[in-house]
Amino acid sequence: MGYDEFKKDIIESVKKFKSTDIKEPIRIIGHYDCDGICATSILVNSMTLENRNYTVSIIPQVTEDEILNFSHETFNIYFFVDLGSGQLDLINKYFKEKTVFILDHHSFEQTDFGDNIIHINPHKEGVDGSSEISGSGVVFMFSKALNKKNETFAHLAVIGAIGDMQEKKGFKGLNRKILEIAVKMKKIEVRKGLRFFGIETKPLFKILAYSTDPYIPGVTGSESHSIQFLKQINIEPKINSTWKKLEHLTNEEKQRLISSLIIKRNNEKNPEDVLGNRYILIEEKTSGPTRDAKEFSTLLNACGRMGKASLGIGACLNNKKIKSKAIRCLDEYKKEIMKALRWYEDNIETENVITNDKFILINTKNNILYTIIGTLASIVSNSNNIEKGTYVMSLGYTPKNLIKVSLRISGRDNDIDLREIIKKIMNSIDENQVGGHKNAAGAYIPKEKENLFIRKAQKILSGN
Ligand SMILES: [Mn+2]
Repeated sequence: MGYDEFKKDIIESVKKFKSTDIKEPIRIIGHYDCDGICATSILVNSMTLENRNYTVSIIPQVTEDEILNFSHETFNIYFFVDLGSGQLDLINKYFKEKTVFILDHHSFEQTDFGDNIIHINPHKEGVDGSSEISGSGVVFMFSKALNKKNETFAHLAVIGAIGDMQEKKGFKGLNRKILEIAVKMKKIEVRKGLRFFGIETKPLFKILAYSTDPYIPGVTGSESHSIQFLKQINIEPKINSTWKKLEHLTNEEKQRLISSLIIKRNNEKNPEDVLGNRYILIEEKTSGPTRDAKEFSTLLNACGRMGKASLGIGACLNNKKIKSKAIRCLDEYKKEIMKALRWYEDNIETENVITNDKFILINTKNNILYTIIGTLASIVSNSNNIEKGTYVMSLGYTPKNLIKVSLRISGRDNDIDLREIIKKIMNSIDENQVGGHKNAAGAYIPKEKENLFIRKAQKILSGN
C-alpha cells in the first residue's frame, strides 16, 4: 500500500494506453467543477501532444441515463476524469465492449469489473484522495508518465487541488510534489503574504471590509471602518480619485499594514493568520483574476456552474480570447450568487426555509440556478451569526426532473463526515446517488421523493 503502488498503477495504465491504436479517437468526460476542468485541460493537452483526436464533454453529475448515452457513442476509448469511481458498476455494466480509463480521486465502493476498465484512484492504494491529491493531480501523474513534457501543466493540477479545498496552510503528500514541479517549471511562485481573497484584484479597503477569514475585529463588516483603519495607520486609501489596491502600496506600507492587522487581531486565536501561502501564476497578468491560483480556481468554478465549462478549459489552455470571456462569466456568476443570497434573505420566514437549532434546510425549488445551491449553502454556513456545528442543506430542481441536494456544516474544525450523513438520509429513501467529500457533500433525488427526503433529512440532521 502507498505511493509506490499508486505510481505502479499509473505506469501500468500508461502502458495500456500506449498499446491502443493511435487512430482511435478518444472520448473525454470530465466533472464540471474547478478540479474537473483542470483535469480535462491537462488531458486535452497531453492527447494533443500524442497526436490523438478527442471529443470532450463536461458534466455536473453522472446519471445512469447519461452513462448509457455515452456508451452508445461510436468511440472505443473513453476517459472519465475527476468522476467515474462512484459509478464503477454502471460503467462496467454498459461499457463491456469499450476500453475505459477512470482517473479519479473520490472514494468508492469495492466492486468487480472487467479488465477493459482501467481504474486509477489513490484510495485503492491507501493514499488519501481527499487531501493528498485531486482529480487533476491524478490526470497530471498519468500525463507526466505518458510524456515528461506534460510537466509544464503542473500548475493546473495545483489549481485543481485548490479548487477541491486541498490546500490547508500548504499542501501535503503528492500535492506537494506536484507543486514542486510547478515551481521548477517556473509556472508558480509561492509567496508568503496577506492571504485575503482577491488581494490582486480588488481595492484594499473592500478586501478588509469583506474579509471574514481572516476576521479583523472592528474592520470586517464595515467599509467606513475599513477606510478609517487605513487612514489611522497612515495609508492613504485612495490614489488620485481611485481606490488603492495592494500593488499601489510601498514595501514599507505593506509591512505596516501586516503588523497593524496582526495587532488588531490581538485577541483572536492566531493573530498572524493574516499571512499565508499565495500561489502566484507567474505568466498571468498582474492584477487580473487569473494571477492568483485561488482566484483562478474561482473563475473555473464559475464557468462550470454557469454551464460554460468550455470557457474554463480555454482559459486553462491559455487562449487569450476565451480567457476574457471566462472572466465575463465570473461576473455573471457573482450576480447569480447575489441573486441567490437575496432570495434566501427574502425567504427565511417562509416555508421554503426550515430551521431549528441543528440545521437550516433551504428548498430553492426553481428559484435559483441548481448548480450554485452548494455555493449558497457554503456562504450561509460561513456567515457569522450561525452556531458552529449547524448543518446547512440546500435543494434545487435540475432541468432533468431531479433535485440536487447540497450539505455543508458551519465551523471548520469538526470531524463530521457530511458524505456519510447524506448517505444515511439517502439510504432511508432507497436512493444512492451520493457525491462529494467529507466537508462538502451532495446528492441527487427524483422529484417524486422531495417531501419524503425533506422529512427524513429533518429527522437525521436533528440527530434522530
Ligand atoms: Mn475533484
